[in-house]
Amino acid sequence: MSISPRTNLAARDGLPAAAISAEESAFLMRARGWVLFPGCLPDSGVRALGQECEKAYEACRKVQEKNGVATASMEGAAHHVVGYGGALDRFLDELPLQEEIERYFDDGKYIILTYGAAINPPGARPYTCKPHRDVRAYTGDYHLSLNMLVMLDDFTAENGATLILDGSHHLPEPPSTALFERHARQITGKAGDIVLFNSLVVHSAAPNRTESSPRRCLTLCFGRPYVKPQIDFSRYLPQDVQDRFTPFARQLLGFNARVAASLEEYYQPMERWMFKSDQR
Ligand SMILES: O=C(O)CCC(=O)C(=O)O
Repeated sequence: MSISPRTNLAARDGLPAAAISAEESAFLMRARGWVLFPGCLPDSGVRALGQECEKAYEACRKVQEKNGVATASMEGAAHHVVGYGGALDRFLDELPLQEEIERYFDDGKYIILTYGAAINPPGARPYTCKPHRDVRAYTGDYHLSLNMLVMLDDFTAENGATLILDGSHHLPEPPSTALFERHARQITGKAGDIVLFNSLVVHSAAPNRTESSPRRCLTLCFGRPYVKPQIDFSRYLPQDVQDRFTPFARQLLGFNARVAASLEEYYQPMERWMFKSDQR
């Protein structure tokens, strides 16, 4: 029996998270560049995140419109969805799959480079529909960045589940779009499933062909603490909002990997360094 390149093997690969051993996830991550972890979030959490994503998108869209960048390719895309005080913030406090992520970074520290939401509305062609990588530098087996995609609706072929090209992280140059279209497969799954993938793996959103159902997900990139995030969370978030996060989330938001802005900030005893000595 021949298997079409777009056949979703993810559903078959989809073992309950607890049943995916460290050995197996490390193997899959190395060989094909991604792993699906089913059932990571309860329904109530998925619902709360979905609702808050819509609100975050409205806030982003207003700024996009004001600044003349509310193009069709930006439709359904929300960026830096943190600081709203609800489920999206708590998601960072209680980040799933922490051990997996830590292992990916050789048991070292990591921060968030991006925290966004993709709503992928019916009929839209967001910029993420173009096959791409989420890190520009090719560093081979040394990992600079890891993507996390959190499904907030069931991901189906019809509503534009993410396309991914197995093993493409092994290539220094990304393959052609034609090759991607021929061999990429679609990662279908259930709301609450999470996919981790090497940011060098070529992937894209797919068009949502439903009548009226958005296909929402959270999209995060984690990176080594010395890699620049897309936004400076320590300047973006007001102090009272920053203070509400757990120490773990504060690490994620890069508060331990800041850059001094004055000699006063720079010349400090070690315990007050802006870029802490354990951030490597
Ligand atoms: O929305 C998707 O399916 C993919 C999102 C994506 O390409 C990205 O976050 O880089």
